[in-house]
Amino acid sequence: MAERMSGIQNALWADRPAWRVELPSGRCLDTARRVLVMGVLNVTPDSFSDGGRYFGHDVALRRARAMVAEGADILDIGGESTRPGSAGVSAEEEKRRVLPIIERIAAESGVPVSIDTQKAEVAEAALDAGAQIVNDVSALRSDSRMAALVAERGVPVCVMHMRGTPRTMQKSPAYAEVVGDVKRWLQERVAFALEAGIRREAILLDPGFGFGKTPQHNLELVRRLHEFHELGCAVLIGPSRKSTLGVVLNAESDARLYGTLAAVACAVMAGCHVVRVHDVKPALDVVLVCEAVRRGMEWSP
Ligand code: HH2
Repeated sequence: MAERMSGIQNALWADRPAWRVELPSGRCLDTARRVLVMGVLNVTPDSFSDGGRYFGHDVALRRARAMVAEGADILDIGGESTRPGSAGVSAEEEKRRVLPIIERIAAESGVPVSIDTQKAEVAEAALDAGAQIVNDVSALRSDSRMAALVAERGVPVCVMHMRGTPRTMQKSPAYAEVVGDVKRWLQERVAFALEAGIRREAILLDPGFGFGKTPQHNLELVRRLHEFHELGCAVLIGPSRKSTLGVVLNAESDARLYGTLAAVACAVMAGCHVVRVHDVKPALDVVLVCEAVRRGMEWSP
């Protein structure tokens, strides 16, 4: 028990290795002072928690501006849902949904935009429209042109673990040991990315909360997030409003804010670099307080 407690203690107060990467705009993503907050904008009719809410261009742009005003460090904009069971849309449709928003928000705000897509054609058009980061939940596997595109443009890329595809991933997820298995899988993807010419500091690793995992798997990944530091890259996690929180809380997706914030606090204390959330301002408050506690006597306003 004592050993387990000290393990938990370590996990909750894990150091966060320095991470800094320059974007095409010259601006940097830098976690020296605090964890960065990535705000989620799904321009889709069917996303699991906000599907349909921001499906028109005007309403999506308003939402993007609101997240900028709330202090988002990154905006993650996607036009295809990856919720369990989802089928996917064409590149044409994805571009039609996201490009006008990316163009406008990139032109009017300095907040870097990340394009959440598995398709190189969509990523390329988004980068041309002003996006500066690629978030590929397939970890550069879905589209054979994605790794070369990211390397050529020199942009940061989020490489996420998923078991199977969104259509199949929740069918009896099983691991020998979830943290070790996900880590080994991500290590292979890092090797693949490096081989393709992507710089190590441009890689963000994501254990894929909710992607082919039981609630216990997801909870264990957050609890031991610091173990992913061994892979030598920044770590991102996206627990926001996900069904594991619904199971813990017995709550629908619109009643998972406080649960999301608890997961964000745990992830910050476990050493993550970026949190991906729908509710920017509350998450930023959590990050600021966690960082202040982490510094303790060394904290200053
Ligand atoms: N989760 C979702 C989508 N993209 N990207 C990363 N890197 N990490 C995540 O955990 C992640 C992600 C699913 O959440 P959401 O975007 O809210 O829903 P949907 O995929 O249904 O649009």
